[in-house]
Amino acid sequence: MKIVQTTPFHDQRPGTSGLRKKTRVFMQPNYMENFVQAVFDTVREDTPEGFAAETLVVGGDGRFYNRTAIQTIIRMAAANEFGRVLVGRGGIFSTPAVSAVIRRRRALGGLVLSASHNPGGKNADFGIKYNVRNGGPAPGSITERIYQHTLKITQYLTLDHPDVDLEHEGSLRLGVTEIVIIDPLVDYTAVMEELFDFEILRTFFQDGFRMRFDAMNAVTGPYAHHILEERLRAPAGTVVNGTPLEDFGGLHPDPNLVNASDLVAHMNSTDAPDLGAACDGDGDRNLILGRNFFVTPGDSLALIAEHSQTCIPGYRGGIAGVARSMPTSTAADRVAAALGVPCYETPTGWKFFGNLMDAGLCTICGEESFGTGSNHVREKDGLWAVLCWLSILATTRRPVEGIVREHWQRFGRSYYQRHDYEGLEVAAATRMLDTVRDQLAALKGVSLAGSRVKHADDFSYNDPVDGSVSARQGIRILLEDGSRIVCRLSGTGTEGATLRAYVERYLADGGTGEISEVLAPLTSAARELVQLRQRLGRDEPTVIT
Ligand code: VG1
Ligand code: CO
Repeated sequence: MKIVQTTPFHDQRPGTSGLRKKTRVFMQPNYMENFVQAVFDTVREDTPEGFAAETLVVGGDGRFYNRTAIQTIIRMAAANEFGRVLVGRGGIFSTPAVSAVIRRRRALGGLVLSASHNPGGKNADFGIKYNVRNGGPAPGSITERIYQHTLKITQYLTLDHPDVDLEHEGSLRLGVTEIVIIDPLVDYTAVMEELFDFEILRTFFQDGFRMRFDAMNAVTGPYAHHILEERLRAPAGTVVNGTPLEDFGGLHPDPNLVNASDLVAHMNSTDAPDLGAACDGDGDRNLILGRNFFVTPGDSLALIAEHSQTCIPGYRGGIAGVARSMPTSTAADRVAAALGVPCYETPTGWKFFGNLMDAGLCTICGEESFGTGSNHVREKDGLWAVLCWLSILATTRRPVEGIVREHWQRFGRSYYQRHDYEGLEVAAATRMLDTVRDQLAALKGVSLAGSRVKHADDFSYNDPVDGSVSARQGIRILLEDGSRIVCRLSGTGTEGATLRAYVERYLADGGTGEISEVLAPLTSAARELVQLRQRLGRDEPTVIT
């Protein structure tokens, strides 16, 4: 064992989902090591018996620096005397697969190496996230303690050992620690088999159902090949961009209408298959498309909840509740009400769903940012959402568009968009929202976007399970007609600030309206409210999702 002296970096506070920085920041000597040691030091405080009987899971989305980081972590975990370290073969684990492995193998926790949907490469982004024993992201109380450790760190533990062979399954002893290289597909596939009826889905493909799954050169490639093509016998070629590449082949692995443009074009072509789907860099987000038809994440969440009991064996017994992040559309609320189960509203970020699921309060949850999941793991899960849709389509034998339109007929439609204004100057963007925050009290009753402000606040969440309070989670303005405007700054970016403005308008019109028309008054009201042009010289969003 080797003790290495180090000095703190002052920028290691985890954001919405772990620590994300430019790859070159992570490549600085001791940067990665400091953070990992801070995680171990924090977790050790809660593990009085030490790590000797504990397992740590390690893997990432295959982006540039993944392997180097994993070798560093393996040496450090051994020096910190973990009993076992489980590493995905090739250094690969999708985020939901890490969650599945932690839970199934009763691990203490896991380190996920990914900057998710952010581009990868030496000049792009890298990230690391710690997941706890329930398989979910560490809650804010723990990430804050990790950050405090990074500020006072003086040394880390490692040992001298050549790189471990990550390419083959097997095990070796490193100091007191057993390092085991495992097949990254096994645990995840087993969880999917428990939830879904693979036989019915196989028959569906045999009957001629066609889909295209775009893995965006990221981590879901191997999972999708195995589950869709090998296990469900979808025709070869169903999965495209299916090999994880260090730079994602130059793609921005963020599955939305802008970044998954090839898939969108294919789904809009005359030869479009029945279903189009894509996942992000680390496999926790999903995009669902029908022929010439986009399913918004808010609708997708609502529809999965609506059809779960009748179409998906894993939920045959019904669901305990639904949860969505505050900015996510209220479509899920209406389904929950119809099902007679509660709907919880949490701040942005998956870590808030963990407590609800552990306490048995919610089964299905999601976010507007293309994330959907359930209590089968404690992360959002891209391929799971795809299998949910496959199950709904296989059971109802209806097209994607038909299913969504029927939902709008029954429940009405949440017209919804998120507008991202990227690359803003951090101080100016912060001041901009501070100013709005100061005006919130005075907004009540004011006319806005053809209605009147019913309530305006900065969202504060009281966790019903552990009583913790998370304040300042986003400005929300609720109008009397049920419309909403929500504004917050992103907590996952690595450059400048990103303003996210979310607009929603609910209409019981069968869903026939034109979305940008319906939302136009809210969109301009949001811009005026934050004074985007006056303060930052911007009018048009960088991305609309
Ligand atoms: C974004 C999304 C949020 C999501 C988070 C992590 O956070 O808005 O809903 O949970 O990314 O997703 P922010 O703070 O930038 O708005 V992932 O797939 O990047 O792990
Ligand atoms: Co992700």
